[in-house]
Amino acid sequence: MFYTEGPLAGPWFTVIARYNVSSNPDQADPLSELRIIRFQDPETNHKAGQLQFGPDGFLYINVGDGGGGGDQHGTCGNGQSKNTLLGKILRLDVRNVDPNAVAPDCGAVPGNYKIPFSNPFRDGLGGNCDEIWEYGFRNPWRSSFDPATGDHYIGEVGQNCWEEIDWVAAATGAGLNFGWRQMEGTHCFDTNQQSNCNPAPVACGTSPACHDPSLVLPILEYGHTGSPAPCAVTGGYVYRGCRMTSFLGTYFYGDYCAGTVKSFVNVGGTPTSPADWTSSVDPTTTLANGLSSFGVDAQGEVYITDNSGTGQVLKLVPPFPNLEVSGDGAGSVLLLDKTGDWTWEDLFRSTDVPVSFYRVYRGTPNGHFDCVLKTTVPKWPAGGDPAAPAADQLFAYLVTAVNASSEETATGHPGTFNAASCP
Ligand SMILES: [Ca+2]
Ligand SMILES: [Ca+2]
Repeated sequence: MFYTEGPLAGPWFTVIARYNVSSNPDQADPLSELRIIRFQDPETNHKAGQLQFGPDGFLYINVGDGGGGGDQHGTCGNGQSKNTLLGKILRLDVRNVDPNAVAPDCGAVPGNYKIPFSNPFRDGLGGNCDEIWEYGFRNPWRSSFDPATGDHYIGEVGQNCWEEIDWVAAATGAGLNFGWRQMEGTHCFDTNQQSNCNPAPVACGTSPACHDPSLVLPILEYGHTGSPAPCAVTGGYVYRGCRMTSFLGTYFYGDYCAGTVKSFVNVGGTPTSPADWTSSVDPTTTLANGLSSFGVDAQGEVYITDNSGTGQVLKLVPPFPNLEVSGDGAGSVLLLDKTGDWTWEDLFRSTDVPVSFYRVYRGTPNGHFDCVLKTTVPKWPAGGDPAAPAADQLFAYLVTAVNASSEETATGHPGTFNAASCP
């Protein structure tokens, strides 16, 4: 768990702690807290807060820049300073299985972790904070690893102008500098004119200059124009679930203020196939000022949390027209067997997309099909179809799902279909 503690007026501390599972496997035991790391954070905002284990088994901790706006703490801000944990993604060994791991450095109290030997700025006590994995962040609120590739996607919240999504190919993140506060997105940043969305470069100390080639640029950025106006990116996940096979490899993300749900497919650092799903995921725009996070379940299905007041958790499900009625289980073809009950896949169970009812059409291939059954359960009444084809003729059947908005309409079905003939 990642949380903030301290009196209301401060000082505030960020705490990362571990808990044991209670007798209820869905609940932690609150009395079992073991604090991993604790450090001071000067403001009430910009905590970031994502915790995740990487493909290497180490714990990655996203930490904001200390807050207050414009990375105002420290001589040149915290993001570019390697002497603070603020404005970083940290990488810790909390399992103590790396035999070469070294002692805690900047977060020494209580220090229930070790520094992986391969951390890029490891120099022992003092100097650089050995906990740092990547730096130059403002508020990397949500991030995720693609379980199929190990690539890391980081939603980095901007100041007043630019939101960004950063991408790190698997196992290439050590020591990368993501630019803040020298840059906001792909633009220079001036802490003295924070609403200038494209200011002149500002030099500061030993920080790399704006547009220095050592700074890692986002693969996607967007501004704060629109209605409702975007203001803070909410990083999401690369889809690797089962129910939306046409979306495998698609990265979903959103914006907290605008409530938008968008996607792209990353091809080697270039976003392709951009799409906006907001109107179908959230037709009543309840997510505006509330799209706080994405999540995934054990099957890789993607969820969205809404803290705008509804308290809703939404789940991404396939677009209804993309559904295909098939047999009643994996590897099973659609079964229309006159000797038993005809059955087919329960599309609601397998997709979570609401199905109002099914239509069964009967006709001849490439000819005319009439609806001969309308049913809410995925089976024909006992006994099968009482009709029979004429000698040397055959019937073909086709089942479609229907809901409030449309009828499942897979392309390529031969013939013409008369839905009005349903009994
Ligand atoms: Ca050090
Ligand atoms: Ca950046």
